[in-house]
Amino acid sequence: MTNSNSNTPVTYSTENNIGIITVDYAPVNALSQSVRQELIDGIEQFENDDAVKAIVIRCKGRTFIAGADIKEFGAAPLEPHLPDVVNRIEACNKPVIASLFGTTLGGGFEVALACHYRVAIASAKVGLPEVNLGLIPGAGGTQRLPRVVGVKKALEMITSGKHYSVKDFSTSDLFASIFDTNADLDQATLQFAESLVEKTDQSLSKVGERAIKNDIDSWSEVISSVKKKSKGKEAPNVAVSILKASLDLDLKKGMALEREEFLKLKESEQSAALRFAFGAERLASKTDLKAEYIDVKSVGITGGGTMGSGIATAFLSSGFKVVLIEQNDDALALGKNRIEKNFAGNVKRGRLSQEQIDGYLSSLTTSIDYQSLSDCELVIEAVFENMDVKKVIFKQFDQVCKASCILATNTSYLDINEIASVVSDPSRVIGMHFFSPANIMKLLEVIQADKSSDQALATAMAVAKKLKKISVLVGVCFGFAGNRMYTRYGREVQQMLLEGAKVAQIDNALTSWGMAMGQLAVGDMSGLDIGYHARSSKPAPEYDKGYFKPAELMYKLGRYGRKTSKGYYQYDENGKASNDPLVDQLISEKAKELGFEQKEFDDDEIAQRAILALISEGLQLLKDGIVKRASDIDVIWLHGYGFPRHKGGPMFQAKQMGKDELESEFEKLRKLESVEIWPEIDLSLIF
Ligand code: 3H9
Repeated sequence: MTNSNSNTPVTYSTENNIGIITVDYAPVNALSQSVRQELIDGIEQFENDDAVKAIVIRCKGRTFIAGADIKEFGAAPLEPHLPDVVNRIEACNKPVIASLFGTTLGGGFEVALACHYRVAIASAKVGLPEVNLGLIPGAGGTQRLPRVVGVKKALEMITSGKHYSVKDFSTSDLFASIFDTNADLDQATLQFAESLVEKTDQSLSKVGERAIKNDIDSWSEVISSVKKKSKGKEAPNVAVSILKASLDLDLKKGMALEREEFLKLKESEQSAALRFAFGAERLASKTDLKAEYIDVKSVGITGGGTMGSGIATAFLSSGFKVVLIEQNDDALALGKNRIEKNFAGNVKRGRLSQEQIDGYLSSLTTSIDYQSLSDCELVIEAVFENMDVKKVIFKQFDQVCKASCILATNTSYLDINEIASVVSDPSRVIGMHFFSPANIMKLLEVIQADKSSDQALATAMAVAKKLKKISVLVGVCFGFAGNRMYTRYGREVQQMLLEGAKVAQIDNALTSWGMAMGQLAVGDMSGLDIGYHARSSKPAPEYDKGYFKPAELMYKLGRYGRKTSKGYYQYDENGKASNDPLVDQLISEKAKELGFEQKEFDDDEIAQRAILALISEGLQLLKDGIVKRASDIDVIWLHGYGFPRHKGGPMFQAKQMGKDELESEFEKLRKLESVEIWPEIDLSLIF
């Protein structure tokens, strides 16, 4: 038996007395309307075919079904709805077997849970990641999973959204069989199906008919722990309340409740923001670069400080060979030590074994001789922010690196065109701006200088993918995209301090809004001396009389932040921060001296003004062509600056506000401050 149209994403075939439903819908076999319909059709046709004794659902490509089709979420739901599909599968009167490989996620896992048996290859992963999209499982996941693995494990999976190895479930009956990684999954699944047919006892194991395994001791503890971990996200909390309520409900009523809440969440702002973020991250890597990338195997890194050693750790743990260059043996030893420490943290957390780390470290060469870079396909300069020093290093690169080697700088602010001017072929010079700690932070700004070649840029983007980083292509300006916006954001915070807002009030307002940290606490952490020196390479704007004056005050008092135990806050010997009333007093005196009127702020106003400053600078970046897409700005802020993912990013926020409201808020701020600080800008750039 086959389907009438061979172009459909689902095909049917038989082997001996087994009916096979094959989903082949690239890239991840998502459950589009046609896949849903054809799954039902396949089940019904095989059910009516007397020759078929058991049915296998399997997939082609890289994975078993990875979920509902996210692209369909923007529109009204189309029939058949997924809950009806899974219920139809479970109701089938012949055994249905799901054959899992890759990442079986969300709706895909719900399909598998509705099948009477699940078999999997040992490398397969499963998960219910709906919370990452601001949703809960909407096709029985909250109902069937706790009937198999218990409420505790189900809640952990649903509220974390994490992927789990199928091997984690070897002691439960979630999987009827887990095949060796090298096995032929299709063959092994068919053999499993045939063994079922041969059995005399043909009773079907329907998860939906089981009772929920309630293994929760204290719901109040669960509720408060999930609330704490979800940091303002609604969906994990909704999941908890559904599971709790479902204890007294049968499958039908439980699924009705789940569906109702799923549909509500689908319409929420948080889900819109999280779905937007998912798409924006994938879009960021798409560029119109017209060149093939170079296959980089060996990377040179100059500078073994915090940044350089973090970058080296990232490359080593992704299988690259690394040559670390320092000025002398002592500095080299320190650099190597930092790399080892970075790895040691992973052993402690059980993420890597010592054996794996030894393997990575065996790919590290250290040297004080630039000649050791001669075989590298990519070299990255990661020394401190000084143009002259960077130029000397690039001249050395020019002499020793092979002609095809890409020369990158990790500068955060400096002009890459000027750096490129000292080498004979500036087309191979680019920026690769990592974020600290570089072995952990996912963001990489790939910076296109005036003469950077497409090949050099495409190579950096490809390298980022291998490093499992999210790369965004941006142009050259002071601070590039992220730090230029961060400077504008910081400037607005400084202005509000001068207008009367207090240090702790500002940080609390920003973290309550959702930012991972307060802007002033971040300054203390990264060092107020660093910010001061970075700004001093550029004159303060004349029209901005308060430009970073509180920060300058802290610097001049030697209050550099955590490293001096004093900054905007004071720190005890354990690093615990507390408010220092002296700081608010000094800032207020400075403000009066500069002629700032003092006023009371409320938290909403603080957060709103800081976010509007980000939006204003983001618009300038788009206008100047430093960034091509507004969504790229959001990706930078989500992954480099602790912007709350469930708020999408600053430019997403701008769109949520709408053109008229945005224009009217900007106009108010122009009146309050000045048109230079809040420039008139064409909002059609994003609307
Ligand atoms: C759900 O299931 C709700 C149900 O409970 C209830 C419903 C009623 N749909 O990430 P990649 C695309 S909610 C459509 O680069 P990887 C993606 O956009 C869903 N498209 O690959 C990209 O397209 P492009 C629950 C999807 O190998 C391409 O596939 N499921 C979907 O690094 C490759 O993606 C999830 O949340 C989708 N569901 O990672 C799973 N998923 O090439 C979300 C991916 O045009 N997906 N695409 O840029 C993932 O976590 C990863 O994509 C996955 C593969 C691990 C599957």
